[in-house]
Amino acid sequence: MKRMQSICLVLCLLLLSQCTCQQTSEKKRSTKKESTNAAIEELKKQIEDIVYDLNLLKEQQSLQSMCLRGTKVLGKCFLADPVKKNFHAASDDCVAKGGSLSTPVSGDENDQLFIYVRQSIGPEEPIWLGVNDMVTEGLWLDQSGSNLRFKNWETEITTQPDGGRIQNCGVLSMTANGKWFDESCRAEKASVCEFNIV
Ligand SMILES: [Ca+2]
Repeated sequence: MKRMQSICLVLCLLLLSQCTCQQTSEKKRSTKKESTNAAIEELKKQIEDIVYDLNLLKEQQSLQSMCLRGTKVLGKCFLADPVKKNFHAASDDCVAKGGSLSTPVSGDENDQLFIYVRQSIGPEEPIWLGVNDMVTEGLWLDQSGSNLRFKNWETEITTQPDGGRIQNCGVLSMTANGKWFDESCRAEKASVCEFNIV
């Protein structure tokens, strides 16, 4: 009887040890799985970061090529498009390139835009500006819908803007030395896109 008890005890101990052993290896396996998952997550994050940086570089490169093809002024680049089109088409084309219709915010910038248009498009062709009073007659806004920081309406010979509800888009006149006129948005004009340099 005593022998039976001893055998049982040995068997029990053996079973118990096997059980503990299995638990430990499972624990090890699950710890290993967790660390593999963490490594995969880390790699995923690194790939996302690289893709983000790559897109940023692509954007900078395209901006650089716009600036090289056009001209650089303080804080932005101008790129001329001599193809005549209506205001909305010109605006859409600038947005598609990652910019917006040129909108000078100072007399100095207006002068630089005037000089650039004279060199790139010609001394007579007016260009669309990114300004309009489509929403509220007489309230001129820029392409982001903000109030204009700078205006350069021609007021010496005529009293611009004078087109009322028929003319809701602004142009920069070359023959009037860079002064602004209102114009029908459906008219077809050359244009200049501007790209902000960050
Ligand atoms: Ca108007």
